[in-house]
Amino acid sequence: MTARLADPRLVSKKVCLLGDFAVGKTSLVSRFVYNTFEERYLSTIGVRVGRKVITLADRDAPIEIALMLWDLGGGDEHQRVQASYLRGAAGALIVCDLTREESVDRLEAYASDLRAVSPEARVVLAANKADLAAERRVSDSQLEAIARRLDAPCLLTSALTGNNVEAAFRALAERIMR
Ligand code: G3D
Ligand code: MG
Repeated sequence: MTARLADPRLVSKKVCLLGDFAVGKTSLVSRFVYNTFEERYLSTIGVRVGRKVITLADRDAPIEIALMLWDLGGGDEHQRVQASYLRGAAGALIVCDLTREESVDRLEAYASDLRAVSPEARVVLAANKADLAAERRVSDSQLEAIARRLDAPCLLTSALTGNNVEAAFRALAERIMR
């Protein structure tokens, strides 16, 4: 019996969700992977890993990439993220909440934690809860300055409406495969 060879065009990449408590990390994963939004949810304890395969256009044939989405639950986010969570990450979606300015101030700390452990990891910023326009406390120029310093694109997302959620994960996958 011969072992079946794995499809050489399917690659698997670890992606970490980073950002302060309640910015919407779990909601973004739920929207992207399951296309649902939980109005009521139970805070997860420990790490959950979601998986979603996306297809990227390439010169000759499309590339399939399985994103393994690591999402840290509970209150662990208050401390610095553990190196074991970040190790082996090809990329991270670093999330802030447009209605909470302090969550934006911490974006760069998450990026430096990540780069200390996985220097090659690619980063995309998601400024989430864009649907709450009346409660927005963060300007475009604040976000642009951080994005420039981190050399990372920043997308305004809403896990509630789904706006830009797929685009954010796709931008990250493209940067990882570039
Ligand atoms: P976390 O995983 O980063 O800790 P969660 O954050 O995904 O658990 O979300 C925290 C709270 O924000 C949840 O509300 C969730 O419904 C809400 N939320 C997440 N994303 C959005 C969004 O894009 N828009 C709006 N309006 N709310 C969002 P509760 O009330 O359950 O705490
Ligand atoms: Mg969560």
